[in-house]
Amino acid sequence: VADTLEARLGPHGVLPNIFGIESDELLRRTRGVHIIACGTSYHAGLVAKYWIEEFAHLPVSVEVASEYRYREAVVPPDTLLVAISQSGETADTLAALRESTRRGYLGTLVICNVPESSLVREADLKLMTRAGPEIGVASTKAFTTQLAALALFALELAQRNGMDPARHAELCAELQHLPRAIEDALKLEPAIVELAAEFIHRQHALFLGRGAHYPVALEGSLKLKEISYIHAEAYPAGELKHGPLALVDEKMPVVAVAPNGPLLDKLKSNLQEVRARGGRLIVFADGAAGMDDMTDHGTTLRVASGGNFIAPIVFTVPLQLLAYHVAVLRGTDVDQPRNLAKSVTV
Ligand code: F1P
Repeated sequence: VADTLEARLGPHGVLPNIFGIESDELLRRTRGVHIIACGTSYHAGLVAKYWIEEFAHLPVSVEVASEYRYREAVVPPDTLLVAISQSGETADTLAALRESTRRGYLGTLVICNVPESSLVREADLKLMTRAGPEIGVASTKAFTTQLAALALFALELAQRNGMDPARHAELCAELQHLPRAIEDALKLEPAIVELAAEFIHRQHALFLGRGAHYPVALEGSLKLKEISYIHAEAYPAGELKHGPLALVDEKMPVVAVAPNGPLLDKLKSNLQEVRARGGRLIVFADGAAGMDDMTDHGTTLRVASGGNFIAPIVFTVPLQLLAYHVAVLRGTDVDQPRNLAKSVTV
């Protein structure tokens, strides 16, 4: 993450032209963003929607490339197509990018980890993540670096669309603190190892989040299914009462992503519903979130988020660690999960 941010974030904000001189005209004309990606990269796109809409006030839609490539989408004028991919070779994402000219996009931007990949060669603008080689099939550092790159992109668009310079500087400072916040989150590992023991004989788990933390919950549940083969689902916590609450009993672990923020009280009342039904709550909360009363038959782990903006990236780390340690305890192959390929090129 530090490498991905480095050289693009100065003491006074996102440096001009992080995409190169040729990007200026494209980004100046951008009035909307459409994001396409698959799997983990799709979850990164969902987080970016919250950031871009809040900071730059541009409309953002996010779609899995495997669906998007087969439908006739209506593209509003001056929309930028953003493709996110660790490998840069995912067949559906590449096919969707290749359709972009026919569909009338303003241009294309790819966020990718492999400079020589097809997506990077074919996109107009490129923002490279610097995650290094991803050895395991399940994306982990690719995800956090994609989010770091998307955070830079959101700040760049915000700057161009009238964000107050003082607010912009505040957000840049928060982003600069991110590598340290991640190091702190990694220190939770011993506590997460203990927590993981509870999952060894579980068949199912629910993940809950609100706002930009709903996609983080999605990613946490995907990691758990991919590498430990436990059936896991993620929901925006407000949707609990529209169906998934029927699944909750004392055998169902419910993992909640609960940083401070405007939606925390709403989330707390959603978690009360789980508690009332005997569900086992595992809450990742900010220091001062006042979640202790919630976990009389569960666990609260404190994560120092470093601020609302970077919190989705920081809160991802304990969820990745949880999936990893559950998989290790269950004896599955963490790097080569069954039935999955690193790069889906067909
Ligand atoms: C997309 C993806 C990964 C996942 C797995 C299969 O790849 O769904 O997120 O971990 O490796 O492919 P990419 O387009 O980000 O390379």
